[in-house]
Amino acid sequence: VRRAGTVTELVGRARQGDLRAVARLVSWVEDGAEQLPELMAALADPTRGDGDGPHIVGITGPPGVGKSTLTNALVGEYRARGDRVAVLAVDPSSPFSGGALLGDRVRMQQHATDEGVFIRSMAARGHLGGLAESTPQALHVLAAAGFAVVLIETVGVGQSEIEVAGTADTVVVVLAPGMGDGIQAAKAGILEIGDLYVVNKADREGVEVAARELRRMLQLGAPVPSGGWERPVLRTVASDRAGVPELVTALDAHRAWAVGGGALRARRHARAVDEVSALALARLRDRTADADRGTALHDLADQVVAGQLDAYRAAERLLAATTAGGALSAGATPTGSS
Ligand SMILES: Nc1nc2c(ncn2[C@@H]2O[C@H](COP(=O)(O)OP(=O)(O)OP(=O)(O)O)[C@@H](O)[C@H]2O)c(=O)[nH]1
Ligand SMILES: [Mg+2]
Repeated sequence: VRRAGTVTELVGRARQGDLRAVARLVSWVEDGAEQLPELMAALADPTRGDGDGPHIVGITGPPGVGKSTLTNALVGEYRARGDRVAVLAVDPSSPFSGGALLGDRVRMQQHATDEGVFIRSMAARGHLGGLAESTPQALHVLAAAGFAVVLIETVGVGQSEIEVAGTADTVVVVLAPGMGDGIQAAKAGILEIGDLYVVNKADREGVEVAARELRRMLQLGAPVPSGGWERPVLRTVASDRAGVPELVTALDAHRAWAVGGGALRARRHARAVDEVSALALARLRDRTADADRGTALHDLADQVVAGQLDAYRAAERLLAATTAGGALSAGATPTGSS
């Protein structure tokens, strides 16, 4: 067990904006470090009000549409007005082999020496079970570090990417001309999740058609889920930052709308519900695994095999014992320190 002072010290440094401390704490989150409960307690801020904390912007969309280029351009735009920015690049499928992420790192190098920019490719190595579980924890660290904006880029449009995007205050769906946008987007479910839509590569042919088709799909779709927010369709050429100032203006407008109308609070609530239940389930998994290492689960299994106990009642007993925090048997090792 590491010294308790380390958590306090690192959090103190992170609050001062020390990027090395921030990097270290995000690594703890990724690794599911044993200090996480203590860390999260140290990060909690009871004085926080609506609209406080970073503007968390999810950037999602099909592969190759220019999400990373756009993210990079957004960083430049926010930096130009003095905002400190964090970028989480999330690749749920392959954290280590992602050539795209490697490319991103190269592209982002222009910001690498900027103390106002934190960039991290998130991987899930810890016990939490997935990026959808660990991203909210990383966001707590970044909030404490005082970033004005956190950009979360997700690769691909699978369920987990959509979940990660769903942890954002504002979700930007990026598309590009000439990819049969309408049908593909509808299939991937991204017509439901966007607050803002961007047709990137507006220097390419077909941008008019793509934007029109997208507007049509958005109008045809189910009633606007985000209550009163008119979802804009913007155009950008991310590679030369054209349209990116307008995107920032639209992001600010969505943020202001969400703070004023209560949508931000609702999203944060939904996020906290997901986070708390994910943590509870992860704990339960850990404790069940501990029961597995001991003899208790095997005793229960023997009783089920022998017909002395049905599997449901065995499961209830296992749950009762694990959630009471007690060891199931002498051989079981309780986890957690609380
Ligand atoms: N013509 C043109 N090319 C662009 C634009 N934006 C990005 N690109 C190029 O499109 C390619 C893909 O860009 P990325 O930013 O890597 O796209 P991505 O969506 O992050 O890709 P994945 O992370 O692999 O899904 C690169 O070669 C970019 O240089 C643009 O506005 N116009
Ligand atoms: Mg990318």
